Amino acid sequence: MSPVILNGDSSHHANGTNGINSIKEHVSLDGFGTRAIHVGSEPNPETGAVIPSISLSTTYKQDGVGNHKGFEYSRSGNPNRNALEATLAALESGGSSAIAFSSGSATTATVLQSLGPDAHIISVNDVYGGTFRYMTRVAAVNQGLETTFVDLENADDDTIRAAFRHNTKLIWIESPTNPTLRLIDIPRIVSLAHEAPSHPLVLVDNTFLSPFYQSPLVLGADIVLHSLTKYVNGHSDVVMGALILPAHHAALTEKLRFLQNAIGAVPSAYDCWLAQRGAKTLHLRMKAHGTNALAVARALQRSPHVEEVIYPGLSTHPRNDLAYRSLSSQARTFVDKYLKANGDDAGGFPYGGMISFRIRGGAAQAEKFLTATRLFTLAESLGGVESLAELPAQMTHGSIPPAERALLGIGDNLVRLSVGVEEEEDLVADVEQALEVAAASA
Ligand code: P1T
Repeated sequence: MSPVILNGDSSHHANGTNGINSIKEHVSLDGFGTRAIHVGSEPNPETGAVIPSISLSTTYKQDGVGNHKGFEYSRSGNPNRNALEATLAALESGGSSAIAFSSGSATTATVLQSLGPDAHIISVNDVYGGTFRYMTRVAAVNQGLETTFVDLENADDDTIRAAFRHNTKLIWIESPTNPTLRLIDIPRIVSLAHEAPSHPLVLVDNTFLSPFYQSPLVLGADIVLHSLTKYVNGHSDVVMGALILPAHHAALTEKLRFLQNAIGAVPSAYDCWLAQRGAKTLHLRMKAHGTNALAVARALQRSPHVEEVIYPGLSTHPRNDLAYRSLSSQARTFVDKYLKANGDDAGGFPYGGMISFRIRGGAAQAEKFLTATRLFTLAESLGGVESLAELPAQMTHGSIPPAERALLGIGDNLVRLSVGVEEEEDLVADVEQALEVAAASA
């Protein structure tokens, strides 16, 4: 196992346990934001540097063959990656180890490769387009993986049970889903998985809510996946992914760590350093994304130019109760305070920064809206401090065949917003003026 070494200092060697002890201590004593700032970022005992240095060396001196300070070659482990992995394991509640990859997609590929040949998986039907593409056009062709896509939000228990096969090894959940923000009841799917004779693992892609709003491992999931490219890094300048696993999955963790090294889709030390820096403000950003998104969602709801607004935090959203039930403990504390301060006037509660809406009209109005915004930049991706907007049917979900897109409700008038952390009133004004421009073009 690669040791957890913080700041490249061997006195923090995991197996020597100084580093691990400090992580355990932080997890038991400190709240989310404190852990984000301190775990993996202890001052360097040699130099006193408060911020970890970036360790660019690809290789490490050995004092005798096999006698080293915990690092041999930086694909197998390097101080910055280990430090970031320690931070992530401390942020995803219920997690004990994290494994970082060079993108969210490389993370997905590694998990699916770990299932071996001729496996079957069940996936929520509305997944990120790239995940769908890997399942259906890469893993299906290269390793005989079969995927049954199921509406895990609405299907009854018997329909889900009927999808299980003798070789079902994994259930793939995104919640909320990308881009229609369907909400999956994670404990329900976990209990169905436990009943199944093939004992499938449950993986939750927690990218959309980040470790701040939802803790799938606490809800019984076996593996959490993040595209760190999004909220965790938060500044749209790093492409990276990670898995987080609980302590009881030590053997699975070892297997995935073996593949991390063997496949070699690893992030650079510099990117790890940036992502760790980004993660230090995750709690602050997620609260601001949430309150801004709620304000924008309410503005969209008020507009005569909008057919439907999808934001699970809105009290009118059909799964608003499930959204509340699925909040992590730190998000519950934040949301309860928010509701107490704002009462019934709140119209809902902050629930991440993603909104999808159907603009009245069709593709022409959607495209007009997307080029009329002043602050929302027309671009793929999400989760950065700056607001983005896109057209899933032609952009992020273009790799899903049109018939399936239609079934999922990913039409030409569906617009997806990643609400950033700019001033709330500026974002609301921008969306309102762009809706007027789009409507005037009809
Ligand atoms: O882009 P990458 O870091 O490889 O992550 C892939 C990925 C995985 N899971 C989810 C839920 C995602 O949204 C993504 C990437 N999504 C976008 C680029 C997007 O704009 O939706």
